[in-house]
Amino acid sequence: MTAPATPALRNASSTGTPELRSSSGAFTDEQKEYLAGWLAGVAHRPVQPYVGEVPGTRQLTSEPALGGPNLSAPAEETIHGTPISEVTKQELWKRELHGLDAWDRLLEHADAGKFPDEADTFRFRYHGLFYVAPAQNSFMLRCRIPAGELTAAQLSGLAQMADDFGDGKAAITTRSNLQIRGIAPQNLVQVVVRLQSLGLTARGSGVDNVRNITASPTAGFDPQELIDTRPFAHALHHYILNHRDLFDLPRKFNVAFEGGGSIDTVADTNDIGFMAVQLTTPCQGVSLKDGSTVPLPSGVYFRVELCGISGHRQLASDAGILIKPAESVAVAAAMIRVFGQHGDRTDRKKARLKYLVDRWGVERFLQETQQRLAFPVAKFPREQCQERQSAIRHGHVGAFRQKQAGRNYLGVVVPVGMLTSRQMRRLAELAANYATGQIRLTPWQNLLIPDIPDGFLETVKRQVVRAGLHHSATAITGGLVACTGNKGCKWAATDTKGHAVALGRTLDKAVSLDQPINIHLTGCPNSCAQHYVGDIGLQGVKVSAGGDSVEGYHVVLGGGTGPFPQVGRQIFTGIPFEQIQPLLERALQVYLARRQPGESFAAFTRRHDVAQLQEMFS
Ligand code: SRM
Ligand code: SF4
Repeated sequence: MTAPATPALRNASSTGTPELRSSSGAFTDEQKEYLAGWLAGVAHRPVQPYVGEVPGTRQLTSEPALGGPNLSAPAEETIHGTPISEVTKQELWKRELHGLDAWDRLLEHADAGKFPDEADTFRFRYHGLFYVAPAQNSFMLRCRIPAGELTAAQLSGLAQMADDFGDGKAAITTRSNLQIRGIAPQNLVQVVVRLQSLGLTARGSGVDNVRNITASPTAGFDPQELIDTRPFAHALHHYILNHRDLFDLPRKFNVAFEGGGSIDTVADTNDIGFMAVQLTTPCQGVSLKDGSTVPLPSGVYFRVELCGISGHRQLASDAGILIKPAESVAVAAAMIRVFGQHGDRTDRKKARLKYLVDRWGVERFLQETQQRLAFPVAKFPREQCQERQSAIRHGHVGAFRQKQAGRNYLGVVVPVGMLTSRQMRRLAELAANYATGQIRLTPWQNLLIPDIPDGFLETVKRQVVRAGLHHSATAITGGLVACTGNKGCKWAATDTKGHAVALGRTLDKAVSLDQPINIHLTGCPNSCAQHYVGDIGLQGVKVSAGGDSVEGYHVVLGGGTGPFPQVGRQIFTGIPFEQIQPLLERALQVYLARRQPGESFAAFTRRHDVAQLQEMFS
């Protein structure tokens, strides 16, 4: 199912997605609020742009240099204000032929069965097609699955695509998304067309774009959520797809919507995290626009957290503003536009939102955002908001009751996110036959089957196990997250997925835990599997052992997101993989023996210093 841009247009689907229009056909309160925000922006349009109107793909200006124009020489062309002689090669590739305009190149490569050069490799990623040599001489397709929401028909369609064009498997990613790999150049166009026939797209899933928009995986059926975040994730997804300037960023951009449900959305690792909170009484905020008072009736709002970038060891922090959920798409679009117009185009390492905000400060960034909005954004202290409830540790694994009476969701453990096409079809059948045909992918590289009636729950559990998967919450395998690793990614120093599975198997036998634990493995410092926020994080490195170079890991401990945010500390450096399992086993046994009552592994490691941890676990 693709969700339309506004809740007002969302209809019930055969998959049981809840209908947002009331049974009388009138708008629900939620719709009215959403539309009020939307129309407020449109109504102001002639006076001030709604969320910035930037025509075309990029702005090429010939502004005079500081100190006035040099009339004797033509001014150097610029890209978003950066002289062309200073921009990165990727900016030049975009200027020569933007990725969105590379369809003919795709046709040409498919016809000739040929692989792209470096510039076209970059361009093809605008279509979700990643040429992944030298790790593999083939393409990987990365979809976009807003809010991780799939229908059973889409999941089985993706299984068929994996069989017809790929290697018969798919991987769930850390952005609640799916990747299929092993695609030959001959199938480049067919694979994109087939994906679209399933009502999905891959547009903008790579390179300098806003990546898959994530939302709370249990949105819409979670007993503890403050708000169903799906409409906002879908609306932003469609807003981006339909605004070309949002495909012209200096670098990638991540947005997540956290509705306060029982599964942590990992929103604080995103460039923008919208975090639901509540005002229990009417309050007043201060307008960013002119300092006037902004009335804030009681209800649910989003706090806005900015600049998470876990590979750079930074979690997002609160920007001091409170926005109505109906304003979130406009605010996100305005912020992305500020980033697009002012982000660094000269150095890819500094071309993320964090570095713009480091340079400017949050206040200026917010003022620039405000200038692109027709409504005032309210400053409001976080302490005066009622925080959402904490997520349940490993709420993504096992059976949980929904807010709908007699319904349950089952969190299925998908080891390191890898599914065979057979398993995909089986899961799709289970969702369609025993529930309402919905599937939710999570950022924990697993999936949920929602809406299972009480009477079918045990059957579905049994069938999941028969499909070679499981749903056990305290098993270590339930908390494994691993990036693609050296079987598919050229940056990887290690076989992260293979090592994760091996570790899960041996540690599950060796240690009996009564509290869930996460182990995140990334193959390089890019941190695609967020090793800095795992209870245990492993970052792949080459290690020299007895004169040989072997695969090993730096060991990071005590990270966390959501209710227990912390960037983990590196405790051990360059440990060969064969020593990792005994080391982690020791660490977990020491923790079990010396912890305080009820203490989690992360809390235990956080109350010791690095030297103490090294001494205890060595
Ligand atoms: Fe990532 C690059 C895989 C989530 C930080 N990431 C890559 C590439 C495309 C390698 C490359 O440049 O050729 C990897 C493709 C491997 C392959 O063939 O499968 C890759 N990243 C992944 C996925 C598949 C890991 C996974 O197994 O789940 C995740 C796909 C998410 C999605 O569906 O969109 C994935 N990557 C992340 C995350 C987490 C997130 O987005 O929530 C991060 C950390 C957060 C962040 O924004 O930095 C992440 N990936 C990176 C970076 C470092 C970016 C930086 O500015 O520091 C790179 C390198 C780059 O962009 O140049 C990178
Ligand atoms: Fe590749 Fe590194 Fe990302 Fe792993 S963390 S997928 S090795 S870029």
